[in-house]
Amino acid sequence: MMIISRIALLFAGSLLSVAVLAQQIKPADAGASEKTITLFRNLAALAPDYVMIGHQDALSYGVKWVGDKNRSDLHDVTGSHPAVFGWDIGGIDIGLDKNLDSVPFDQMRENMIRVFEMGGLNTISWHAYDPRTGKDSWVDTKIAVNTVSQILPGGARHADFLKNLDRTGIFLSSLKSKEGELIPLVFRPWHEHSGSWFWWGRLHCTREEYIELFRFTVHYLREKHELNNLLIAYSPDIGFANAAEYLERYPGDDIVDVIGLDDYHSLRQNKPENLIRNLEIIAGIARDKGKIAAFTETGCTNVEDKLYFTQKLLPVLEHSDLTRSISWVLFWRNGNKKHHFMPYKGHKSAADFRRFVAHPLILMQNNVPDLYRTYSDISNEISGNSPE
Ligand code: BMA
Repeated sequence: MMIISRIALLFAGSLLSVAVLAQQIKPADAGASEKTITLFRNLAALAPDYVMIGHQDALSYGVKWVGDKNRSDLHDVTGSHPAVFGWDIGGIDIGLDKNLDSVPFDQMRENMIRVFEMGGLNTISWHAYDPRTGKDSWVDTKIAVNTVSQILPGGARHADFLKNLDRTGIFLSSLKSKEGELIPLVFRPWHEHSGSWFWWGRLHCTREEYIELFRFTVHYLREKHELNNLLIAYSPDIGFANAAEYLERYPGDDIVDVIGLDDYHSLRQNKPENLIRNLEIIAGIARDKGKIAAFTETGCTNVEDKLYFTQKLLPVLEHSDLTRSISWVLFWRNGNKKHHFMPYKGHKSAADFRRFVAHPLILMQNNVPDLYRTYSDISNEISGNSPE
């Protein structure tokens, strides 16, 4: 009896501390809007017990369809949209009407506002064009390019960078609710910088230049474009073995909210232990810094393993308190039959994905309450997570 009540007390104590902690946690931006603060706190409160599922371009297209209203491949498969919606604004910076994967920016804006109205989470990546060459983000991984040093303040191409950043800022500041308020979102610039495939990657700039690029970008958007709705994600690729290595080019606690990871490799190579280690590193950093950890990009091309979700990914996510505290997993886009990362209707991994989302750790859009409202305990608001 005595022992039981002690355990109950301890348990209640730890639940309480999670809830209290989540209510005190603050975004990096001291001027963040109320709704942005609320979103951040809700994400922090959900993180210890739930992992939300995200999908890139979910509402824009899927395998064999484009632009249908209120459709996503995951909705076709499970009856629910994902809880997290990834978008990419590569191309807005050079004034295109459609992003690099042909998603019209006007439609993207409309869908992002719908996601906000549904209470879901939007996260934006940016495959930025090179302001020096005018080409896309990708460069030769073996030949250093010196764009970053030239676009920083004082550099010969700084003005060109500002033009691109202004176009980006103008798009971001058009993401407003019906009430005219900027919708809170996660912005994830300069991703995968630990590799060298993008012009801002490891080979192409120094640590100091990268950090300055990141800090300058965020300050410019916050100040010049008055964006008070951004939670900022830092998301290296694999290649770190401990927290110090992960943090090598970290732009600072006053800039970053989301401790992210892009890892396509570990599960592809059948090395779940590497993914567990990477997720535990980012979750540990997030816990120590009062941030959120997220698995910001992943997927196995075409989901060839039809038990990938329940047999490969779920055991990793369930592995420890740290892995369970990952806020969301974002899978990459369903471009076509030869390039997709999520099941679509009739896909061989669809049944496995339905079993996966029925697990109590996993949340889709139909399980998650409105993330922009305040709750005394958001965990009480989770609805049964078996798909409709
Ligand atoms: C890559 C591929 C490309 C795409 C790019 C940006 O991983 O999906 O087809 O253009 O991401 O979204």
